[in-house]
Amino acid sequence: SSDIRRRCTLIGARVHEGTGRRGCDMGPSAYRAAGLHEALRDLGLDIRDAGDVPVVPGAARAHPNPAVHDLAAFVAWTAALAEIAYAESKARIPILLGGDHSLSAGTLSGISRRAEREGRPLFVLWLDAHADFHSLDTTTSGNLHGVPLAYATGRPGFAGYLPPPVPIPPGHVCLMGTRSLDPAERAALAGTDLTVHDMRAIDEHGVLALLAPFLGRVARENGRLHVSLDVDFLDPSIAPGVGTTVPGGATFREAHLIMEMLHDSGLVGSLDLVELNPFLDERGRTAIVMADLAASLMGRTVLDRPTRSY
Ligand code: B3U
Ligand code: MN
Ligand code: MN
Repeated sequence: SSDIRRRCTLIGARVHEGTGRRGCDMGPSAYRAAGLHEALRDLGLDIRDAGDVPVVPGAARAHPNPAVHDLAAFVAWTAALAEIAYAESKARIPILLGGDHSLSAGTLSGISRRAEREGRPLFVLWLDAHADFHSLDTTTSGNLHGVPLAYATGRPGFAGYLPPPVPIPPGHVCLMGTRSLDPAERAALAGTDLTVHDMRAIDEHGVLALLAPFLGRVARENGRLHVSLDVDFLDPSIAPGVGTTVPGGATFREAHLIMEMLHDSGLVGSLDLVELNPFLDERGRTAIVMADLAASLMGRTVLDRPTRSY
């Protein structure tokens, strides 16, 4: 098919150094065991499986903030994933199978470069309990899954460690499901025009009313949309397989409606599935829920309805 939306590439990113606990490196295997590939194939999509990206971190890198750990791994993963995301996004939808959320620093760099090359604005939907808006200087945990959005939007504090990305305007980023922010992130967010739909907003308005205007804007501006889905966006009762469970997350129905709206919009050009930790999962149920949501985003529907436009 000539429709880019019908072609995707699965890319395994076994990065785990951005968290405080081991297990995310098993994420890509768990998605494959959960049948993600087959579910997408059954939708009639043209699928390429790029396998797992081989990344070997270089020599350890120090940082003035003593909390920061595994900076060399972060640098190596960001460079490798930026390359493959840029290449695969030319004519297909790259689907990154994480791996922890630090991988999005790489995906976003690659996609941002692609969007610039296409002359289209890049928009980002960040589905996460957290904002991942720390810089290397402000993180107190030192876990670099807390920094990718700050890096990709060009916040200062990364120079000398990582190449500067084509920065994504903060006004093009929409967070949904937010319910855990550190003080430094709260302060940094307050100085931007980034949209934050926290859990309270979801409770008060519902996901449809919040997401539709954002999708409408992406469509009007002929934008390219990147979706980053962190397992902890979901409530831990349906998605326990994650290192940072935060109570009060999205229900299956809320998450599923978002995926259906994203599919209907036809705007999604790239997807990250991040933070799945199979070591903490219960009989694969988190991997299955995430695979299910990805299939709905890529086109699985119960009834064929006329496509809505946003
Ligand atoms: N903001 C905290 C917590 C956190 C961010 N992302 C996750 N946890 N998964 C930090 O460590 O930066
Ligand atoms: Mn995250
Ligand atoms: Mn999170």
